[in-house]
Amino acid sequence: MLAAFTVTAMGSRKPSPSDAFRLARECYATLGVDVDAALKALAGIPISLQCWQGDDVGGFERQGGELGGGLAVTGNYPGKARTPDELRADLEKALSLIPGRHRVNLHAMYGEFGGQRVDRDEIEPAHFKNWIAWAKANRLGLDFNPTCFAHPQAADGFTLSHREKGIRTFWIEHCRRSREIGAAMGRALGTPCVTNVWIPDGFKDTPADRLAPRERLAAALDDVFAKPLPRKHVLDAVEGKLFGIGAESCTVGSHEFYLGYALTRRKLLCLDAGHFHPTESIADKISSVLLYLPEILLHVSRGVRWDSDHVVTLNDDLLAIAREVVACGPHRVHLGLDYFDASINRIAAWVIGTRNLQKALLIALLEPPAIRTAELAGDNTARLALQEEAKSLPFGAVWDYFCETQGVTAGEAWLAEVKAFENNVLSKRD
Ligand code: RNT
Ligand code: ZN
Repeated sequence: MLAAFTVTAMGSRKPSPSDAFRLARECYATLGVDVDAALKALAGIPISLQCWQGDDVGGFERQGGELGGGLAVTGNYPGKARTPDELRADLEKALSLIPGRHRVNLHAMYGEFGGQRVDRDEIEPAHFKNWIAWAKANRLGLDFNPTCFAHPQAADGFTLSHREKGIRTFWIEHCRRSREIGAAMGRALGTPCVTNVWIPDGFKDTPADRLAPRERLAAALDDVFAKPLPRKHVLDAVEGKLFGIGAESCTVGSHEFYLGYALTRRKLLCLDAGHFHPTESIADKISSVLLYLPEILLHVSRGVRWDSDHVVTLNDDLLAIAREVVACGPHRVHLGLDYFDASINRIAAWVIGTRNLQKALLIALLEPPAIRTAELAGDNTARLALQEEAKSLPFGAVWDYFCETQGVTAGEAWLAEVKAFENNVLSKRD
């Protein structure tokens, strides 16, 4: 079956996508894979697009200053969004090239403050009313994050775990308000807003005391989460990290810190693919954490050496993550992207990363059941053989069909649309 498909696909006549799809569906059917069920499942998995890819983690506070917090954006590609309307237009363009219904992930620094100076401990749902109206009009869900960096009160790299009570209080208030904003978004849109707390706090050199900052962080988080809010509106998540730039020796909010915190406080744990040792994958962590927590959040990213935020490519790490998400139950895993690249067209960066995550999910949904059967029978030879054979199954034809049925151009045609948008819109911005 597969050989017949390959010959047809490589022959002089390029089959129309529906021919290719028909052959691919037959091929999968002989392996006991229900392609239609896989496509239905894929259409039901939303991905949260990180707004911060659109403007290099800039935001709209217009106060200048360093990004900081161990985050660094490389590149100066022309045409970055300068206003909320431009950012929304860019997101709309990206979403039009991505099959399925998705979500947008906002940071507190993306509020619309009408030219006023509204400090982080003063933000309110009203500052996000345009985002909410836009999300409603475009049938998108929203997710949210307090912004605990790029601010004078975070200038020394510490926020919720700061040794000074006044600084902790400032950030506690910011995070409390962020949860209220998340709840307002979830209430307005009828879908819970995952509100994720990540803080940069960490030490460049060896601390004399690792325990006290962690005690302060746990106490601060307990204050942040003190007010119960309905889970149907807001889902609290906490995100750990091994190290950041300038925080190489100790990060207060480490993986173990937040694993314990999320388990004891019943919060969602956020696993960011770029926040561990370079050879350590989050794929293997998903099933373990889901044994003890009903839901988790993933920040799908690609770490390269010490940077955690490259555009997601369809590599082995991504395939392994998607496979575990599908195997453990996609409804229990909230998927968000987290990278920022200013060295290429920013809209293309969204499109490439999101489509890659969807392709990886599709490959996982199309996994032949004989692989599990072999494992159950103790036949590890067959398991390995079938896993490797599965890599050359014709998932591309299924992907193209998925794009077409979702009203999105298949293959590389999206790139021409991004280039046209760059010529007609982005190039006029500088
Ligand atoms: C930083 C974390 C965090 C941020 C965003 C901007 O290392 O991954 O999630 O990337 O909040
Ligand atoms: Zn992250």
